[in-house]
Amino acid sequence: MRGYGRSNAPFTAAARPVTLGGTVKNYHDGGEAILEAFRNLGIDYIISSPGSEWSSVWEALARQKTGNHPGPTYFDVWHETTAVDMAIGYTQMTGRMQAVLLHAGAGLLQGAVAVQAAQQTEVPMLVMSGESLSFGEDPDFEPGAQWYRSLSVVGGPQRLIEPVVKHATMATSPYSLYETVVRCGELAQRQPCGPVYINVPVEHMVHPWTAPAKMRRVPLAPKSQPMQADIEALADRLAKAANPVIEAQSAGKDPAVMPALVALAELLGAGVFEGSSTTHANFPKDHPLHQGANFDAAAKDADVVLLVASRNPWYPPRNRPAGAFIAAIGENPIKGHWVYQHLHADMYLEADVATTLALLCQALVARGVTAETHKARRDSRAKAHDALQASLRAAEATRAALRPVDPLALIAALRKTMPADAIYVDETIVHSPMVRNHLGWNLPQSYFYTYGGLGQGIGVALGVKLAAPQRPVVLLIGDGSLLYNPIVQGLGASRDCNLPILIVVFNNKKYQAMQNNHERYYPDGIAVGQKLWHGVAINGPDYDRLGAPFDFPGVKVDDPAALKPALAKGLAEVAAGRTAIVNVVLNR
Ligand SMILES: Cc1ncc(C[n+]2csc(CCOP(=O)(O)OP(=O)(O)O)c2C)c(N)n1
Ligand SMILES: [Mg+2]
Repeated sequence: MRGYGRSNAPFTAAARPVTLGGTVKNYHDGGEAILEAFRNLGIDYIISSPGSEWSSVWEALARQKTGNHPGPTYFDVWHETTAVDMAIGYTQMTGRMQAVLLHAGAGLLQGAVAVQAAQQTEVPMLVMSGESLSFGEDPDFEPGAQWYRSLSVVGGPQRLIEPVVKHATMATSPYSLYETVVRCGELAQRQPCGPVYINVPVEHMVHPWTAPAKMRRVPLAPKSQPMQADIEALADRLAKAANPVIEAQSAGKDPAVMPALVALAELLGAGVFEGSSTTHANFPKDHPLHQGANFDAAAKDADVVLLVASRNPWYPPRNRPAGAFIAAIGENPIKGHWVYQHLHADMYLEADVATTLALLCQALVARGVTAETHKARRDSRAKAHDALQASLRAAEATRAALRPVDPLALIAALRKTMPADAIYVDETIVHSPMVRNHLGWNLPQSYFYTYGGLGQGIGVALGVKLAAPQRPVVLLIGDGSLLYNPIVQGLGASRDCNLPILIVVFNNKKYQAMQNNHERYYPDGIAVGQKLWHGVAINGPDYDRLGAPFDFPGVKVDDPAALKPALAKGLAEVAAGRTAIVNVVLNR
């Protein structure tokens, strides 16, 4: 077999097909270039929902295995959403970029919702698929008739994905393939991080490849540091502030941020709020300075507001705290991938968040601020923290015995049953504010809200589990949201990749969010008056039985008394290696 344009190839000794043991050929081609680039980028996993363009990478993986070479582990999964979301979950947990191999234009489109989620959450990723350039017209290379018959995309598959990635390109030749993959990997990890797509024509992949004379281990993106003058200016304000308030939304993306934020908040005696759009575990929820979600109210009286990795701290966007000086800290506070956003910041510190917070602490200490300086403020925040927790517990108590189960009873049972190192992946909708308020987590990397269209939760949870096999991973998911997921494919990946998770279904038998919205738009309308809803009811299956084909256990709970035993049993199943589904029938 000769590849497209092969006749001009520098057929070096390294690139020449080698006969091993008289029968097996050892092709050193574009597939090897891609795998070598992945190795040098430090990619741990190649997650694929396969297509016929990937033979050369599979050949290179077979060579990696038979040669006992170190390199990425490969997973096939049954759906593109699952593949992309597993990469998202793994990267969210580790910060390490992964590679996803999809198929032509079709697989790419199928994965596009999840790819967009990676863009929206600024998760670096390499996404690749292929096409054919020769369509069978090259007498020396047979790419497969499918490329001529049904797979071509006018303008290349990159056109299909371009709006939802950071950069979409085509590998222009077999000679530039290796460096294109490396460059795109580097690009994906630069601020703002995001998915980068490469269309790799199959002809380039089967073409001989000569490795560069010297290959390098590709360095990670360097961390950035704010100008010292900006740190000093903000420290001056903070040192003098009468009522500084902190809001953190996605700060916990980097696990180094939580301890740095604790140190700064303690020095300042400042309350830390996590708004209604919190995506990560930013601050220990049992810390006396943790003040819950009601940031808008607190910000009104603030004189300095610190926004830490926040995208939309208040709503409506014009609702800025009028009297406060607003400083936004984040690597990429102004986000070009959203249509409208306004932080109303008076100052930006655009740099690595943990570094910035540590520098602010140093500058405050240099100004004589100690743990004692703001003790009174800290004590009053601690009182507010205790009062808030007491009110949350009281709300839970009033609903503890309702039947079917009240969501607050479910969340309280989770809080009491799950271990301290549990990681929650949240794809609930109307229940997510309750989850954020009532559930507890105190360790970094304990909470991930899934962004983008519905259907991401299972894949993200599996990716998180892949990165943190020792920690229990709990997917909290609405009944409607669950049904947007590739469920069979996700459960298959759970079994085949040995990634057991606990799935807790918040089953209110409807798209409550749709009903809420209708009520908001037409409070006096016919639908409200007659309870005549469209777009609301879900006649779903028995979610607890969905794991049966995989021998995964499930249980339906509609009695609050059965909640804790069911959750504990589910946890035990997960510890024993089996995904478990707890389907909780809710009253709202
Ligand atoms: C892919 C996709 N399709 C449709 C929607 C619109 N949508 C947003 S919330 C929601 C309801 C989800 O139902 P469920 O998970 O049961 O949550 P509940 O509304 O009951 O809280 C829907 C359909 C969406 N966000 N993404
Ligand atoms: Mg629902």
